[in-house]
Amino acid sequence: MLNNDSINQAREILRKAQRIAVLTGAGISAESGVPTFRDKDGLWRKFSASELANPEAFRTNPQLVWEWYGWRRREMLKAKPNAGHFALAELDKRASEFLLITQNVDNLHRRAGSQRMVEIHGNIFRNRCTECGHIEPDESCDFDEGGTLPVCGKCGAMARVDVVWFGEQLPEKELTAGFHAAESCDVFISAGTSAVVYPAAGLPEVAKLRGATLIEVNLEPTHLTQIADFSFIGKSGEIMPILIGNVE
Ligand code: BJW
Ligand code: ZN
Repeated sequence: MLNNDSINQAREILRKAQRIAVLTGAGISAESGVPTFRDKDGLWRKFSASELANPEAFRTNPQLVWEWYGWRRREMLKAKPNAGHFALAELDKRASEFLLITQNVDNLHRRAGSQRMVEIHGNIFRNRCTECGHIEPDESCDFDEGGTLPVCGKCGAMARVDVVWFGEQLPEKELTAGFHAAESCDVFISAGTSAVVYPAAGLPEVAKLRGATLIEVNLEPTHLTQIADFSFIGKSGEIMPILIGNVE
């Protein structure tokens, strides 16, 4: 159950804020049917995200890693943005300074209409050449049982998915924009993320240290809960529209 006093207080602070930054994670897409990484349904064929989302896994078994991404592309193509995505697109339209920083690679924020956003972990619907770095869009999904793996449209070398794996650097421009927004915002919202993967998990901490009001929306408490000014425990598809104001 939401505490009405605190949600009304948070709504008011958000309504008056000039500069707003938002960090989202897999939980915001859970109600669209996209599996999260670390919840009970987050495993795929008994593998954890950290076993698959790393360069070493791709080097030793590109087939397995591409099969996982093929399965995830299929799930994400079937999915539709939910009320949480739409509420954030609405906030983008309304706020004077705004940045949505998403760790998600699923395109659902864009499909909901968000514009001022950065994808700090890449996008699953792009391939990047392992040799020449050429990037191209790709929605193909069928890599199971010896289906051919994607190659570069320019040089023919093996392609990988254009996302950020463990141990890899995040895209510099996007990350810099994210930290700048965290450092300069009045209100920072962290929604649907376990906030365990760095450097993304450092963004709410930076915002709080710089004096922003930190609002967390998540299905369960995280380590951010203890530093948050407001923590709303529940589904983001239900809480975000109330918080942002398109639902009373
Ligand atoms: C709901 C809900 C509903 C459910 N409503 N809520 C500092 C300290 C320690 C370690 C490090 C550090 N700095 C760097 C590291 C290493 C590493 C790291 O952080 N490791 C930690 C795990 C300890 N970081 C990196 O390697 C990063 N690179 C880097 O730092 O480069 C510099 C460097 C290089 C070499 C050495 C040192 C530094 C790269 C990280 C890349 C992460 N990549 C992935 C895969 C992306 C591509 C893909 O999608 O395939 O990103 S892993 C995965 O985790 C994915 C996610 O974006 C990310 C975060 O997960 P997220 O979104 O929070 O999902 P979940 O499942 O964890 O949580 C969902 C939450 O939603 C839960 O809390 C639910 O309760 C909730 N929920 N339904 C609201 N309806
Ligand atoms: Zn190439």
